[in-house]
Amino acid sequence: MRTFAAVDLGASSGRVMAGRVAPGALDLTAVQRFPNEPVRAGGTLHWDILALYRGVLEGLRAAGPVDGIGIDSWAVDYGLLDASGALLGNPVHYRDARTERIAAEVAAVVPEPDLYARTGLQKLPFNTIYQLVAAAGTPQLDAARQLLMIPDLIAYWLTGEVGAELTNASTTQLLDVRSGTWATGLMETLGIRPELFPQLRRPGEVIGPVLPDTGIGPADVIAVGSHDTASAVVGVPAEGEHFAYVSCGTWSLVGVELDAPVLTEESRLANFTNEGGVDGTVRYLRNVMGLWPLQECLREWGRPALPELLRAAEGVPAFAAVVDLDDPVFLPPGDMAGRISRRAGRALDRPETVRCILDSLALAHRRAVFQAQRLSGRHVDAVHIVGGGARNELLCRLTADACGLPVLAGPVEATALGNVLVQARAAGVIGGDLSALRALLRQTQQIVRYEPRGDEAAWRAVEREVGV
Ligand code: ADP
Ligand code: LRH
Repeated sequence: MRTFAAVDLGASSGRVMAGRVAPGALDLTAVQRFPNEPVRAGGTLHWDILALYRGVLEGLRAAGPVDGIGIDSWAVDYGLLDASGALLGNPVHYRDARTERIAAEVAAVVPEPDLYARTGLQKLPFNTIYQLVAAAGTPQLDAARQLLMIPDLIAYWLTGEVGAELTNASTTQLLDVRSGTWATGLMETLGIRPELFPQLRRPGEVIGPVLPDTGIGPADVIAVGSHDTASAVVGVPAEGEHFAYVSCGTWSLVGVELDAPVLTEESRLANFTNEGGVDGTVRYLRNVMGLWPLQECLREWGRPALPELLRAAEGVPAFAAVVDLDDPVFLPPGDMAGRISRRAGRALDRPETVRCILDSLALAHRRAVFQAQRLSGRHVDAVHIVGGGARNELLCRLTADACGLPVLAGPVEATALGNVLVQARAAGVIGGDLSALRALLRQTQQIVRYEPRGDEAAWRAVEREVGV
């Protein structure tokens, strides 16, 4: 067996996992987990990037000798380097308020249909393009010589090599969806300097050996699907192509895997995105608010145990309160339970709040799975849930009921597995296309099946009532 370390930085926690791989064999163990706690300073919400990097270093040292290291993280955010290669300030968190009114400003210069035709990306207020327009004219951006996405920044610190991995670059809204190259004309129109962006690299390319002063190695850092969702989609243990996925953690990323982008006006209006996947695939999906509202409620409530709360939520009658979780009102941190009660129209207690989030999330999954099929023409006969949400049995059952389709839940660590598999293939330990990698997952990982028992008429009625 050969061992590959997967560094997976999620919005709620980071981890270093060790994946052991041989033809027909794959297992994964957690080496180190560390919290990811954003910090508000000087009125701006930041990522605590050095605390994350410390967790990465400690995890990689604890992992011992490995045959490769792959890094993935959440999308859209970046660090800026000055002319000496030093980081200029802490990366800003995508939930910071600085981008609130920027999308409208950009639309006045580049009409939204043109932006969609060029980049294929859904309009999320925090896309890198909007963050950079929000930062225009700041001394920090003016001093910057290089922009590195979060996983590329970690890879730079580990190896000294700069580059921009393609799947994560595709989330900036500054990449041309057809050519897969930087959209330099678009950048120039918006006053964004193209020279900030390093050369693109593809999953499977060797980035370089880790520097001796890291105390790690010797080992190569290998580019993987460095957007966590790209690695998660590799880690979906699906057979064939007729499946939808829900990569369910802080966000639910709901969609299908395609060979070519869908750039229709209907797709744009439904806010579906065409993100770059591993092996040139297109991740045609929609961002659904995910477990973020639940995470925020737990934080506000002093972190009570989740399993007990979920049991209590199970006892609350279905659809007692349902809200439209796509409402941007739920995006920023703080007072989440209050915001949910206000949208529900009455004060909810804790179990009712949790039930409201899960019913509403299942409804949002239903809408996105139905829309993905309609807009792409890809029929699906099962929904795979991967990520931390696969541990939430109530959510898996509700999603099966809402979609009227079987739900296959797991692996929880699909992202780290996708990361490891792409490294192992690059190192020649295993071969084959994505379907071969997924066959290995089906052979080796635990997957739980939930059959739909839902009442379609009831889900349709609640859908009409919420107006989603
Ligand atoms: P991210 O990568 O965005 O940080 P994860 O994929 O790690 O997210 O998923 C985190 C989520 O998983 C938590 O917000 C929580 O709702 C869910 N989760 C974790 N453990 C459990 C559990 N034992 N039961 C139910 N849900 C869980
Ligand atoms: C999930 C994720 C998602 C992005 C969001 C910013 O972790 O990468 O795919 O839209 O974070």
